[in-house]
Amino acid sequence: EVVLIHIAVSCRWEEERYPEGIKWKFLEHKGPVFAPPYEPLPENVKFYYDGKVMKLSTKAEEVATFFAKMLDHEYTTKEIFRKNFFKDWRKEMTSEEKSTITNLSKCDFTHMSQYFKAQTEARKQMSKEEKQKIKEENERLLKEYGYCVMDNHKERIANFKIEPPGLFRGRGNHPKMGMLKRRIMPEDIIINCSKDSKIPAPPPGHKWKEVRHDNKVTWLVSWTENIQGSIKYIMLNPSSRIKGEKDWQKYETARRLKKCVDKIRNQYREDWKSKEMKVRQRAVALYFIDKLALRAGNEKEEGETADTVGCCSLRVEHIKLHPELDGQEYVVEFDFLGKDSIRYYNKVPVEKRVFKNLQLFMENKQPEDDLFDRLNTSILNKHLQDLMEGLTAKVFRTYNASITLQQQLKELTNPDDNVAAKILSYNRANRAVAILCNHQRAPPKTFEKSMMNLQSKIDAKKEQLADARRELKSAKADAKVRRDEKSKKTVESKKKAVQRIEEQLMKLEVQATDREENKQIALSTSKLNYLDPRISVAWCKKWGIPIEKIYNKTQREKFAWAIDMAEEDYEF
Ligand SMILES: *[C@@H]1O[C@H](CO)[C@@H](O)[C@H](O)[C@H]1NC(C)=O
Ligand SMILES: *[C@@H]1O[C@H](CO)[C@@H](O)[C@H](O)[C@H]1NC(C)=O
Ligand SMILES: *[C@@H]1O[C@H](CO)[C@@H](O)[C@H](O)[C@H]1NC(C)=O
Ligand SMILES: *[C@@H]1O[C@H](CO)[C@@H](O)[C@H](O)[C@H]1NC(C)=O
Ligand SMILES: CC(=O)N[C@H]1CO[C@H](CO)[C@@H](O)[C@@H]1O
Repeated sequence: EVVLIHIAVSCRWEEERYPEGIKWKFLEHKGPVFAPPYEPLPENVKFYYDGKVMKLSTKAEEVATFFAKMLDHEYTTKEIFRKNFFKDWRKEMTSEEKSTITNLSKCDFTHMSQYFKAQTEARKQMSKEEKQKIKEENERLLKEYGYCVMDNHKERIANFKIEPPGLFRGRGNHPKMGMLKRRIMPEDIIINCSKDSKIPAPPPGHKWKEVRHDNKVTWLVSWTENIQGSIKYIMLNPSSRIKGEKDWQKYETARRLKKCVDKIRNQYREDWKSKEMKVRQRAVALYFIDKLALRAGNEKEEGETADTVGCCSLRVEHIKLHPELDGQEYVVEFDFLGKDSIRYYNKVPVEKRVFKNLQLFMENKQPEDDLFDRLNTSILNKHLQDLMEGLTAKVFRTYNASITLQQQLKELTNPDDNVAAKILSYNRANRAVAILCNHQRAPPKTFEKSMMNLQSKIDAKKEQLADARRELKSAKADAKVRRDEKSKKTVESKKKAVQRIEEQLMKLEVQATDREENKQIALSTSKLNYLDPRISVAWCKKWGIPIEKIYNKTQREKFAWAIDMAEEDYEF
């Protein structure tokens, strides 16, 4: 029934500041690694316009190659994509090229495209030595640029390479898809490091845009990308000490909310009756944020490009009110595109007072009017700050996600289960949270195939079990006749074999259930961003589950601070 599902992974970097009190004294790094310069195509690779060979200028050729590389992709058939691309491509052309190339449908990129495919193929066929050489070069770059010194620690940098230029893709039907993502130059780059450090040198012949010394921001390098005008950052790896500290503070804030959430709830319930419309709207919005884990909405970006909304920017058309629906009273039906164009669809019974207020807010309005016309994100955020220091809509999500995980773990873990079944319970608890946070995904392309593989493994295991059982039966019969030590031993070992295979079978079956249930849910977003890792660590300790079963290597690095804390019974 749900049509529009995108993978819920955000790649947007937000301007993150360290919480009050966290700052560095010394920061030294080498700056970013730029994308390699453009290498013109060999003479024999041709571009054709209207059936005739045409030699392009270097700048126009570079942009043409971006399109050629995507030729097999559905994007290049989409009208918006083609229109945006052509407009930006023409800006890179010489005036002669501009006057000749006037119709994208007459451009033939197939030869270029074939050349790139052959290159990809050649890379796959590379010799061991060539691969080794590339690997060594990558390691050299990592060693030189991949680390910085912060105070007395050497820390890994998360993304020290700047993305190469190309065509913007965007999610969904992004109106800017196909536009040229410019090459980032040193002149675009702002460096942040300490005054007394060795300031990174720009590439020869170039200058940085600016060098700053701000020890409260989390980034080392920043620039503005040209498509959406958003600021991009190079930051430390999540495993770094300072990031860990920030992570820890986030969960501490959620714990503080736990202590005062009752008071906040009582307050907004009172406010539903307020004489002031503004206060009523604020109180209903807050109820949604608390109850549905909605986002507040972004003050800057929202609405600008893709038509996505948050709680404060909901419009009348995004909700439907049902006095009664499927046997429930006062149901609100939500349907809108949230962050990253992920559809939010939900039918929720709400309290009568909320329902009556919503009716009031919708009176005499058009579908495209704001539901909360007296409210905006900054007003709501300011109010949250007044309720509790450091409180944002996100803290409600973190709080609800973490407490839900804890409750679900308590409910679902069966002490008598083996390790595999306990991990299934953990994943189910994690899934409950992911559903709550609306972290859907499209089923992976390989899903059916991998399920079939698993199923054939299960079938094979079942046959193996039947064989083993038969062997056990005949060994028992044999032992009855012979009544000697040797045949008794055979029976024992056959029994063990049956048990072992039974366990293996169960493990596979648990895996299959887990995978099936996981089909449309992305667990990692909540796992990485909303679940207090100390809960998971405590759960593992309590039931003797190795932490590796819950967190992979990168996750263990990120949550090193929590794993080190080693609390037996963590009360969130
Ligand atoms: C562009 O070229 C295509 C293919 O030759 C042709 O069908 C189309 O009519 C042309 N469009 C314009 C605006 O000339
Ligand atoms: C968390 O969110 C769910 C879903 O809206 C809600 O039913 C539940 O009461 C919330 N739990 C807490 C403790 O806030
Ligand atoms: C939000 O509303 C307040 C008060 O009406 C106004 O001062 C402020 O500029 C608004 N902020 C935004 C981002 O629209
Ligand atoms: C660990 O899981 C994350 C998803 O949360 C994935 O992106 C990452 O590649 C995994 N790392 C390893 C080392 O398997
Ligand atoms: C964006 C920003 O906060 N820039 C800071 C960079 O560092 C200088 C010197 O410490 C500050 O004055 C700026 O405010």
